[in-house]
Amino acid sequence: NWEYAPAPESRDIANLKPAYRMFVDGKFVEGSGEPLKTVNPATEEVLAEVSTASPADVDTAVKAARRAYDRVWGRMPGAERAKYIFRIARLIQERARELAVLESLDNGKPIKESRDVDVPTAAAHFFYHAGWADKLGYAGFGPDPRPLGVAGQVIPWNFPLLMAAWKIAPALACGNTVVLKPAETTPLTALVLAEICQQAELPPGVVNILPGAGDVGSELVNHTGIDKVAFTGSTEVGKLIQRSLAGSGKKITLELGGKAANIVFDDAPLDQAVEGIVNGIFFNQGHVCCAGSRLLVQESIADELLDKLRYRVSTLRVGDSLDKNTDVGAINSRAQLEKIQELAAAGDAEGAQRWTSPAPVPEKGFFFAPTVFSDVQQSMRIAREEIFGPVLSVLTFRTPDEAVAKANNTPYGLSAGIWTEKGSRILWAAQRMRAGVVWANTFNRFDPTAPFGGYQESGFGREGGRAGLEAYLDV
Ligand code: TXE
Repeated sequence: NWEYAPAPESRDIANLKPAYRMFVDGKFVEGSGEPLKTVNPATEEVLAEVSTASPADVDTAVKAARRAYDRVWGRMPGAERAKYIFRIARLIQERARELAVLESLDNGKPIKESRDVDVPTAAAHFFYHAGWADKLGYAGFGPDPRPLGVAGQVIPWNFPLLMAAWKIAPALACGNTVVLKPAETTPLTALVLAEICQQAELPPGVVNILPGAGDVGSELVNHTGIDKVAFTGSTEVGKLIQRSLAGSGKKITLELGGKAANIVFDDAPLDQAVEGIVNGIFFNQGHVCCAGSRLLVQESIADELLDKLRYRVSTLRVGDSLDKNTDVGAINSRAQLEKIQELAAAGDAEGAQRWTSPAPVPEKGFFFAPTVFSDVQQSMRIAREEIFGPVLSVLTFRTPDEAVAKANNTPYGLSAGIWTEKGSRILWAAQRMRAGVVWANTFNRFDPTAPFGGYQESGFGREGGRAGLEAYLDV
């Protein structure tokens, strides 16, 4: 039943409303901030008006979360909390089609990705963490691990529902309550998740969702009623938050940018590697913190690999996010499109060779054709800065040592990929790479059982797995 749906019908499937309100203390209420308009980046049409929070609203939400923590959620036995979290997981599954269409409308990502990755992985995070809620005492954290209190969480626009799930599920499993701010360009699915919390009869105040821009995020993380801050977003804002919270005693986790190396050795299965490279950088238009944005290819196979890669990239279909045949959707916002254009122009200016996919790109909407830069040097901006778009920078290397040195030549450290038939080389390189995850002969695999997070300027703390629980517990 996943036929391409024309716009009016898709609005029905997504249950799109003309206006959305914020969610505080179990109720949808009008915020007293300036309302924002969220647009479909594939068409530039306004989808809905969304009310936003003022500083007073942030205070009200934090107090509601505190009451819910003190009176109900922080005292509830884990087995009881689990029932609510399981219910949320099942409701996400029940409303999967609505959530997937809404996510693609608001974010611009291809429907096949929101259908097959974002929504099921969001449900999986709630299922996984529900299972932990009654087992925290046996998880090696000591006999009596305690929740921290109220978590203030700020998330970005690249995986709006999935990032909300990554943040909310572990917080609830550990007995914390939550005030979450979605990104200003993608507030809708987080507000449907709020409806799901209501449907699951989650006690009022346990989850609060406050749409708004960075000022609301800043107000939230700096509020003295918050015990724990979890942020996913730009390295720039992550640094700001870390500075402003110095000495506050709040526990912080930051998941920031990346510039991942995807290394292809001369013995790699090339066709498989090409699929992994394409998935690594063009999945979700490259709006992925762990995107494989630097391809490091062994010199002896570089020409052959690049030929195969360009051919494969030229077959990617760019276009309407709701067309189930679309491989690369819309860039999330005009501002992000301009950032990508600016960095690509810097690549030209610094002497890299630009190749653009000949596939047609819609004229209306925010689109950027899949692009591959070759002859890239480490000093170039396109080799150093996070582009966060469908742009791949290709560098070459001769020896395994050189590959690892180039991979590590970045202030980031979120992820990396290795393509080789040699198991010993995988282990050798993985041990030497400063990256939170190293994928071997695959890329962009996400699973709630595996901890995810960075080194260096990619941030600190882990989300997922047993390690992810530590961020929400006092042990
Ligand atoms: O990020 P911001 P932007 C990178 C990526 C992208 C660049 C800029 O390179 O091109 O950042 O994106 C909220 N206090 N990533 O400008 O501003 C904001 O409202 C508290 C990588 O969108 O960091 C939103 O909810 N919160 C990244 C969230 O922070 C603040 C994902 C992220 O927005 C705030 C996104 C403040 N002072 C961008 N200012 C990843 N790690 O995946 C803004 N926000």
